[in-house]
Amino acid sequence: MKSPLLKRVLTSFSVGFDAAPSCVVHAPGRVNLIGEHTDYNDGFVLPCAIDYHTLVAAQPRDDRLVRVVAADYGNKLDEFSLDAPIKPLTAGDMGWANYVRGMVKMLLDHGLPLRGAELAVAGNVPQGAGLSSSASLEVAIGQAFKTLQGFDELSATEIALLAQKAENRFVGINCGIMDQLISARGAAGHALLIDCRSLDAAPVHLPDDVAVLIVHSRVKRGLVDSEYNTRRQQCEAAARHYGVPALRDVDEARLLAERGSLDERVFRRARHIVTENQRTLDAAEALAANDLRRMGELMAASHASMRDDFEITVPAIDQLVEILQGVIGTAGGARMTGGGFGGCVVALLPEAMVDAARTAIEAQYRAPSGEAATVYVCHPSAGAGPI
Ligand code: GAF
Repeated sequence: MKSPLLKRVLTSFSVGFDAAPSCVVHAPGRVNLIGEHTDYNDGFVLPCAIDYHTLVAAQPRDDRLVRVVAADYGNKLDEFSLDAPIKPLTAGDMGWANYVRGMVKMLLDHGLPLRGAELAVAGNVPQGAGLSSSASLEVAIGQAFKTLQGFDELSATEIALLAQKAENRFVGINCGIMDQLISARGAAGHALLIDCRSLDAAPVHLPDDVAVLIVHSRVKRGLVDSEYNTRRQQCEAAARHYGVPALRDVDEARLLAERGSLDERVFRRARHIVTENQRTLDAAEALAANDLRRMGELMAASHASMRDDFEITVPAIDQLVEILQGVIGTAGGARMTGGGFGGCVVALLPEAMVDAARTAIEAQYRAPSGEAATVYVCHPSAGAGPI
């Protein structure tokens, strides 16, 4: 990889440490094709890793210090010792450092004999867009220590689980496993059908002439943290009502038959999860069979369910989806992707339609702020590893 991003991380390393690194690793962001909010219900998701990455350049130190420079934040430096309790910094312009600190703490707590290190970080995953820039940073830090110290026994799944722990316990975001797992285990040219209970992941090949389009609405994902936690609580309440460990264990027949006096809103939250799990399994089959028409129907149903039952879309996102669906027709599909309340829409469409989609968005869409949407054409990519 000889990219501007690689150049940037190497320059940052040399500015920070006046040396060349002994290794450079990458971890990708992700886009979820279908299966939204199902991960923390032990259900199914179908994301792919994208060709936007976080890179970490690293070299070991002889002492117990970790020093990190962030290329994307004016080469700001964070420094902490492996021998003192690792604590979060109060956000400000050092918010990025908490993902690094959190991941290092989880690696240590996992019992790995970490040495001090010098690290430079640079990324091109759009931030605040819901494309998992933070998960890719956590996974890249795990991968950097694995590569630097030869922790061959540390599997990609373990890195993902530690990254999720860092996010949950250190950064304080109660996310599921999807983002970290796809960043660690993504497969080039494929989406992964992930069973979020067993963590089995089956690659699903994407048809060669199909483009993965991500459209950033430029709507800031304002409510995402508080509303995300509310949705989790509602799903947990529904699982308690049905007497199961997670909504993964309820099918559509049981959802209706045992509804009883379940609160109407909580019932709709549960209906989204139960139907979304089935749609995700069906989507993996449709994609594997190159059935883009069926995939498009499932994406449309997923979007409607997120809008009407789970209530995590916003009008600008609904509008973007409608514009894309108008261009794509039955040749593919479009839906909101990620946690919700702004962020991005994903579309699968024949490559030959990409220009028409761009033109329609440019002509018909503006965010409430007046900004135009940003369009990214992505390629399903491999998970984290050395460069
Ligand atoms: C966010 C979370 F981090 C994921 O775990 C997942 O729940 C997603 O929202 C919704 O599908 O990206």
